[in-house]
Amino acid sequence: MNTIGQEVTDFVNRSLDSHVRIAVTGLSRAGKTAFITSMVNQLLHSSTHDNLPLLDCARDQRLIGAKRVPQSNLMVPRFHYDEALDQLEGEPPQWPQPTRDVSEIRLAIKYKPKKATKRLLSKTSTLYIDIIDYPGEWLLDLPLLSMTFEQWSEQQASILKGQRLNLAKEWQQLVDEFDPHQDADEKRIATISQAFAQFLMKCKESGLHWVQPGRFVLPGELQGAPVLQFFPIIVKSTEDKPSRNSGYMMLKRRYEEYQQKVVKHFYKHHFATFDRQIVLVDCLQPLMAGSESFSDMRGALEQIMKSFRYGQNNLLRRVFAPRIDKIMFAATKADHITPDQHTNLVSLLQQMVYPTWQTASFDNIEMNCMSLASIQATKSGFVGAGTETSPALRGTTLMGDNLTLYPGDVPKVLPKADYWQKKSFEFTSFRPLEKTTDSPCGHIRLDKALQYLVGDKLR
Ligand SMILES: Nc1nc2c(ncn2[C@@H]2O[C@H](COP(=O)(O)OP(=O)(O)O)[C@@H](O)[C@H]2O)c(=O)[nH]1
Ligand SMILES: [Mg+2]
Repeated sequence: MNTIGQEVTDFVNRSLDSHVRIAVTGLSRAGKTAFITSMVNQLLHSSTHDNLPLLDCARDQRLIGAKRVPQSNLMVPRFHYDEALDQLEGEPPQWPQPTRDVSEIRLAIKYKPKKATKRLLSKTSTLYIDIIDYPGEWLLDLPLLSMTFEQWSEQQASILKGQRLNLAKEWQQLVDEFDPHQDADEKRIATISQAFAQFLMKCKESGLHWVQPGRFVLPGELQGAPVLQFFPIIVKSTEDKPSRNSGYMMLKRRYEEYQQKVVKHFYKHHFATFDRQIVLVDCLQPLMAGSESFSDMRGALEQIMKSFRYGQNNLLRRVFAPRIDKIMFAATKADHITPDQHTNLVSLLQQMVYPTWQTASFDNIEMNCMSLASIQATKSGFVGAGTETSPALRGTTLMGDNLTLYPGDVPKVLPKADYWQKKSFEFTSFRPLEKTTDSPCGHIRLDKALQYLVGDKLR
């Protein structure tokens, strides 16, 4: 082809290229790192393996291949794909190390377009996918934007009940000894803030997910910064108004700084750029941890959903112009339960998501629920013989023991009191299944998630 002909072809190809930003979120340990690692791994193997049958483009044999390309946003850390893969391919295979901040990775997917209009212009097109990993905890901060420091402090006091109250003892004692009217003492405030952050951390460790401010438990690059050094405190209306230089005013100013520089900044500079969103939910861990943990996770999930509710006149709409048009809620780690329980897991997730979704205006965002396993750690099968067989899972525990078991039934509806008394469900942590360098990791329905998230962009 002559140079001009080549230039025209290049121009046409470039104008056919498209781009989508997919955000992956979920509370910590929901399975974000595992999901992104597997998603990248599956796509990189798509040209040589038949690993994504539920992705239309792959099933129709229009997917030519995928490769990694440098990410577009240079201000965001790279997602540690190679490191995660090294761990999965280790001997023995291990789960990738947790990461605690926002990160991203970019793939270019080359495919043969199905649409006649695109096909006429070029035989192949490229879809660039940015995959962004960010902690779901950050979405729990949205309500802070509409609360003053006083209102937030009141609200924090009102949720100190049950397990939370027990965990708050140490921090509360320090607050009791703190005089908000006295001149601000930065060191003292730092100490009490640290105790507050530790209390939030302990909440998370004992399975309570609804913690505010979200950055206190996942500070990322803000670790140790004064903007993360404040705590709720109430000054009674009968007391004098705290003076400008008081500790109280320092806490209030820092809270306001947090609202602007941390919360708003995230929505404006990250959230506003996402086209598609997948929210990963680990329903199994709170099922095992008990009633309080389960209802707390439901609360956190409801809170997370508020970030996608940006109808007219909404607070969010004033902060940024929303773009997300599709959202997927996925119950992760489905390989922890036998396949006959997968529909129950989806139904349980739907019961947590639908009521909130239906009562609110979500501005025509398409939504769906499913269950998946990003990286398989078990194989499912049956035990027994003849007509007396029952479903079972087989895997290798983290300690290296081979185990065959039936973890229990997943309730189809939100569990009632007797469920918690019976302790019907018990799951064991397994190592990821062994994989070789040249094959993709085993997954369950990750291709279905991909079809939902990008299928329409690959037509
Ligand atoms: N069996 C199984 N376990 C998983 C899967 N995905 C995640 N996990 C487990 O959940 C842990 C947390 O996952 P990770 O992806 O690090 O969560 P993140 O904090 O959301 O990034 C992992 O270390 C695994 O033990 C999965 O698909 N199957
Ligand atoms: Mg992670």
